[in-house]
Amino acid sequence: MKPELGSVCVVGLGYIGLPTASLLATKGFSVTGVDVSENVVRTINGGGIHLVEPDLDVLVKSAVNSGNLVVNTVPAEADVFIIAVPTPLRGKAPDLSYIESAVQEIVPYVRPGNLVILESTSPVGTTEDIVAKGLREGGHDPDSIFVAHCPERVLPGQILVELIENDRIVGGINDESTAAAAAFYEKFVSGKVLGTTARTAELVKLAENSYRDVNIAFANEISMICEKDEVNTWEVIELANKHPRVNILNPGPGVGGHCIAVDPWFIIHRQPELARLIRTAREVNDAKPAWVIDRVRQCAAKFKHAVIGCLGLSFKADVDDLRESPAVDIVRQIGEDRLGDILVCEPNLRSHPTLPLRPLEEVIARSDIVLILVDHRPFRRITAASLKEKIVIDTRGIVR
Ligand code: SAJ
Repeated sequence: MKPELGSVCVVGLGYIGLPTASLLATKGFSVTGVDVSENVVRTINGGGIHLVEPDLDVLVKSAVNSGNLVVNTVPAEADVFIIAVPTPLRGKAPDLSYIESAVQEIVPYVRPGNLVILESTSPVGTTEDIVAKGLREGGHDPDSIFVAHCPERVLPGQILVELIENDRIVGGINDESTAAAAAFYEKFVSGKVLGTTARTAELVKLAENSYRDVNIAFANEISMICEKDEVNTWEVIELANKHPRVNILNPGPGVGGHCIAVDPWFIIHRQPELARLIRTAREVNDAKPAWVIDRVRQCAAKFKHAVIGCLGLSFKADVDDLRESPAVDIVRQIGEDRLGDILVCEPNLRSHPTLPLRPLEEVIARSDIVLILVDHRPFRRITAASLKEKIVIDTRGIVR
């Protein structure tokens, strides 16, 4: 049996679901996008978007205008169901309740021969134990439905390119499901589509993000060692990276976002005794914001009343995403510790509920201490000369 692949229902219209649904619609699939938020549904149906990602607004508009993308708060029948909902942490344990709800939501609309794909990053076993099991408990015969995990791997800021060009890992709960899911992704992905089992696909994704976390932790640890030894971090890394087999990543104020700072815990939670390096890396990265705050404290102590200009709030460059952002934690803590007056510039946001945002020029001009937290494009144009009179704490190494 081969599945039909012409219509798709995407559950969850966040950073993965919305670009995926829009891309599929512009490639000629008939797509229903589903989100629990009426506000999100209204915005998208009006041709707008509720998140910042380069070129996504244009893609969504053309998807909606083509008539191929319809967005609603409830699912619809389709050949393929894609679950792209959040899998956050509660404490240090994965919260899979959004996947459970998504499965419950689609149960009445799934038909024999359909393909159900879990794209959300998930602990090993989730595709079998939650998705396949949920469908079975909803009255579906497991042999009549294809079920697979195909973890999303796109980098925020480059989602539209990477959705098409990245290789995809496709892991079915059986060989037929792997083949069905591979046939689906081959319709719109130019990268390789690599088949495996669901459990392998789950661990591949977690290993990727843990690998990055461990490498960033190494860079962060080196940066703190450099500071203590009074050598320039950026010069050390640049020169070490001239070695043909060394590639140290960039230190920063800590690791943020909803992926790298979260997914390693999915491994640690299942295998606490084995995941020692992964846990230590998490701890090193989680400790970096406190180290930055300490540096601000030392510099602020030189002033009677310091004005501290904080550049950037988002978790990384050129996005508006504040989830798990170390920059936000640092700015908040500087305020709570009353280290000085805070001025904030975040060019990717129009406003922030508690922090008034100001233009870059004003923040630099009025600050005694300039704290660079994110390497946004406009900040990369700041010259060392323009900061001559200031104390600069450059956590990203952009002003040389
Ligand atoms: N960061 C550093 N130094 C670096 C690189 C990153 O401090 O050298 C920080 C960033 O500032 C940010 C955090 O790490 O706070 C994470 O940023 P990122 O760009 O490394 O990754 P994400 O979270 O935007 O996306 C990651 C990607 N995973 C990998 O590169 C292995 C992406 O491909 C995944 O799809 C995504 O997680 C996800 O959704 O899982």
